Amino acid sequence: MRKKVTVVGGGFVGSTTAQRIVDRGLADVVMTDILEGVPAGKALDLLESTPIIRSDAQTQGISTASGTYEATANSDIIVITAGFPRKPGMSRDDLLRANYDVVKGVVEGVVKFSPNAILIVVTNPMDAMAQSAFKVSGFPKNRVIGMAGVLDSARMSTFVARELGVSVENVTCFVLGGHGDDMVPLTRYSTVAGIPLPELIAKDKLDAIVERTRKGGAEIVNLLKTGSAYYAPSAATFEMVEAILKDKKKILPCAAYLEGEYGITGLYVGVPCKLGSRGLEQIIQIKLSDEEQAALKKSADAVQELVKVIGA
Ligand code: 2OP
Repeated sequence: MRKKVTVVGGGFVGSTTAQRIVDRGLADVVMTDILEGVPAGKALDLLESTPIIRSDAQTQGISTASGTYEATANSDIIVITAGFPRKPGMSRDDLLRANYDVVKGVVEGVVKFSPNAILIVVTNPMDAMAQSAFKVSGFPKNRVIGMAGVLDSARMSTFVARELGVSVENVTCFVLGGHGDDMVPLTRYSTVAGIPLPELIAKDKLDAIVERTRKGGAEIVNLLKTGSAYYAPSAATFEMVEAILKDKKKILPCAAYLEGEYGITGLYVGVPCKLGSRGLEQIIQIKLSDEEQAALKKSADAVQELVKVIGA
């Protein structure tokens, strides 16, 4: 049977995610947005590209202004990108309350029609929004996952590849923690052709890469002025969707609900996860140094603050 993915939110992250899925023929895609016409227009435009790119994926766009998510019924995966974007000078956390209302409404709308779907939450502040989606949906934790670690790790890998003048294919970086300024780029567990980064890059340069990774989202916001990143975020979301639909058992850094792992309980935080057809199939626990553990705790504390505010 053909797979079905709903992408909620027809902005740049949502529409480029839909495009990546259709381009690879991975699944049929339903695009939804609160705006009238926009999702239908983008979905039709995308569909009309399929004879050229030779994809049999079907697309449909619906406006949820009238409140119905019926066309999304029986989705295998629902990607939630809906929400207000970051503006220059605005932190991810400023978005908290406004986007909580958006995510709550979306989750209530979609779960009725797709009670067995896997939710991938992209809306910022992502960790708190994933926690909200988990609570509002009542889904088990393996079916509510947040996207950011793949994005943050890709940014770090980009900077490492450029610093060393090597192929990005050689680089595997790992960023844990919340998707905020306290995220935890793990240099010891990040490698180039299997060689840990501290063996290859001087400390001051490595520190600069860590810092640039932490500020990676803001760097793009400051350049774009009117929106936030979407090419890398949609590529990261696509990698998660593909890992699940193809049951790849792929280990990726994702936000997952922790119940004691890494000493954290009752909170969404970025950790290494195995993704397969059941969604989050395993949280991989790795040994952290005292310093890394303290950094992860600081990052988790920042997420906890947000979660407290919205009572999720
Ligand atoms: C990013 O990191 C906006 O959180 C988004 O690009």
